Order: sequence, then C-alpha cells, then structure tokens
Amino acid sequence: MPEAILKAKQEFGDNVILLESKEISPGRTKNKQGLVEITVSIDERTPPTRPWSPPVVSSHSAQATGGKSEQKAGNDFNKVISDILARKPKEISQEKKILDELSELRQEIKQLNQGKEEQSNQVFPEAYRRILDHMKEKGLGEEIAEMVIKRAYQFAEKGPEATDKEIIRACKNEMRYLFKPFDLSSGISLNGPRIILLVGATGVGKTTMAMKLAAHPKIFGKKEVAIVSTDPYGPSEALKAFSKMNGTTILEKKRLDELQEVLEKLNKYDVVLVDTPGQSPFASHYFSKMEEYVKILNPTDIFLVISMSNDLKDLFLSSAFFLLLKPNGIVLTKFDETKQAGKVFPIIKELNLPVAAMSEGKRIFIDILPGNVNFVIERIFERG
Ligand SMILES: Nc1nc2c(ncn2[C@@H]2O[C@H](COP(=O)(O)OP(=O)(O)OP(=O)(O)O)[C@@H](O)[C@H]2O)c(=O)[nH]1
Ligand SMILES: [Mg+2]
Repeated sequence: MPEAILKAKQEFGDNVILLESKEISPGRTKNKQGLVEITVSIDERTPPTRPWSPPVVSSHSAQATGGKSEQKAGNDFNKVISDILARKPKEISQEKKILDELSELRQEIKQLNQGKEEQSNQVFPEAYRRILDHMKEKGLGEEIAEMVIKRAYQFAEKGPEATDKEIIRACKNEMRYLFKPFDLSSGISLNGPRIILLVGATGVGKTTMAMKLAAHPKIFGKKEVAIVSTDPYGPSEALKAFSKMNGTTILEKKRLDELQEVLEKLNKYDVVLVDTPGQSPFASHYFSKMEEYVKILNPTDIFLVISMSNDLKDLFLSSAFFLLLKPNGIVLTKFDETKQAGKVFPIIKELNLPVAAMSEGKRIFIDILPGNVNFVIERIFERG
C-alpha cells in the first residue's frame, strides 16, 4: 500500500487523495504476485483568486506493480460534500446545482466501477454466496455486502472450507469495523448547557427521540434536561404528558425571534434538546429557516434523525440537504418497521456520520439505545 501511494504521488503530485484501495490476491494475477490497486483523486482547481465555481473532480487509478496505469473517473462523495460545506456558497440554488452535478458524477463512476467489478468478480463457494444474498436482502446493498463477503473470505481461517457459522462470524467482524458509534458522553459543555438540535424530515420521530434521550438513564436521564419545542402548533400532547410524568421542562418557542430570549434562561440545565418542526427538506425557505436556528442557538451537536423505514434513495436525496447544516451525528428510528436493518451501513457510509442513538418502537422509556452495532448485527443474522 505505501508503495502504491508513493507511485501515485510520483505520478500525480503530493496532493493526491486516497479514495479506494483493493487487494488482488496472488491467485488472480498473471505473475502470481499479490497486487494493491488504489484509486486517487487529484484536485485540478486553479488557485482561489478565481471566482467560485463548481468543483472539478477527476481521478486516476494506479497499480503498484508497475502494470499499465489506467485512468478512470473516481470520486469520494463525502469528501466532495464536505468540501462544499467548508466553502459554504451563499445561494442554496447554487448548492443544489452542485449536489445535482455530484450526484450525476457519482452515478457515472458507479457504472464504471460496476463494469470493472463484473470483470474481476470472483466466484465464491456456495456458502459464501448464500450469506452474501442474505446480507443483500437485509439491506446492506450490493456494494457493501460484496465488500463484506470478500473480506470475510480473505479472513475466514478455513477460506473456502469455512462453515456458515465461521463465515458469519467473519462478516460480523467486518460490520463492527464499518459501524461508527457516537460517544454521547463526550461534548459536555463547560460554559452553559449542551445544546442538541434535532433535525430531520417530517414524522421521522424527532419529538419522540427528544423525550427518549431526556428519559434514558444511560443517556441524559440523570441530568437536568429541558426540551425546547419549536413546533408552530405548540408542544404535542405526548410532550406535555411526558413533561408531567418525567419532570422534564418543556419550553415552547414558536417563533425564531423568541429563541434568543429563551437562550438566556437555559443556563441552569445540563442539556437542552431543541426539537425542530417537521417539514420537507425540499420545501422552499426550509433551509434558510434551519440555518437561522443554527446561527441563534450555536448548538453543541446537530443530530440528523432518520427513519429506518424510509427508502434509501429518498433518504439520501433529503439527507444531502440536511448535510448542509453540518450535522455531527445521526439518530436512527423505527428499526421495528424495517426488515432491512443492514441499511445502517450504506447510511453510515454515504453520510459519513456516527450513530448517536437508535430506536425500535414508540415506548419512551424503553425503546431506545445509544448507537450499537450488535443491535444491528442481531437483526441481520439472528432474527427469524
Ligand atoms: N414504530 C415506531 N414508531 C415510532 C418510533 N419513533 C417514533 N415513532 C412514532 O412515529 C410518529 C411520529 O413521531 P414524532 O416523534 O412525532 O415525529 P416528528 O419527527 O417529531 O414529527 P414532526 O414533528 O411532525 O416532523 C409517532 O406516532 C411516534 O410514536 C419508532 O422507533 N418506532
Ligand atoms: Mg415533532
């Protein structure tokens, strides 16, 4: 790998960004030597004096053993998204244009990669293929399921002779490696309360999650917590009932200009959960409004709440907009409403965010836990 990176740097300069790496086993190369293939991206933008324009992304592929280096388009969606976020162009429409362009670019790259994958796709023993199909059915998606099974094949001690149990154990290890938990105990603010803003599409479970986070003894149940309800229709009946039962303070702020004054009263709380109103992220003015929330509150954390029962494609489209708010964690709800718990992995990969909490039901005091890969693995392999 270092040799491959060095070669790429020699060919394309020091600023190459590593996008992808693959090991090609000795059995699959002509000279029976193991190969490492890396895909790197180079930035072809001219210096920053130029007026802002959408990024030009191009990539090159190089092989470490000196075979013909082959050029192909490549991209790291998350990297490019975060570059855009860092630049933060003023007009949302301009941002949307870039996201559309990126999405097209990404599609092209995927097609190119698929062609290549088909050529190099090794035929796995029957047991591996069965488990691969199972993981696809459980929502991991082709790309991640294949990556997991390939690595399981490499690492399972008995290789082609491995039993189902051994293959599954190797797959679980790979999944543990792919999952990113968010450490909720970190980020305690020393000056004033920790402010957590919950954002997400309509009905995904933001309000319910605010109550669950406030109540759970291993999350914020033992802290002084306030929930700020910003719903234009006022706090829901469920929120009012919860407040009575749990003693959690509910502050009602329907208008943005009221938020500023409420901020001054928050010092006595350890944690303030701000529940935002549900609205389609595609609705006009939604983002300028959300940006105002962020500016006024200056939250410690922004959690994007995602319902596991959503279709992945819709979810990624709407998440692209929410990413503009720079969330630092995701909360996954409604695990009880999907048979594809493995969707967690494409979600984590695409959004590149750790999982702060997960829920699988409506019960406030019970159906919640911090981000936990074993909970997901159990739903992929051990139920039904
Ligand atoms: N089955 C299931 N239902 C859930 C879960 N979390 C929330 N719900 C339900 O989903 C519905 C919507 O939840 P809310 O918390 O009101 O969602 P919201 O995102 O605040 O909705 P808006 O404010 O309207 O955008 C309610 O009926 C909740 O009880 C979950 O993990 N599983
Ligand atoms: Mg709500």
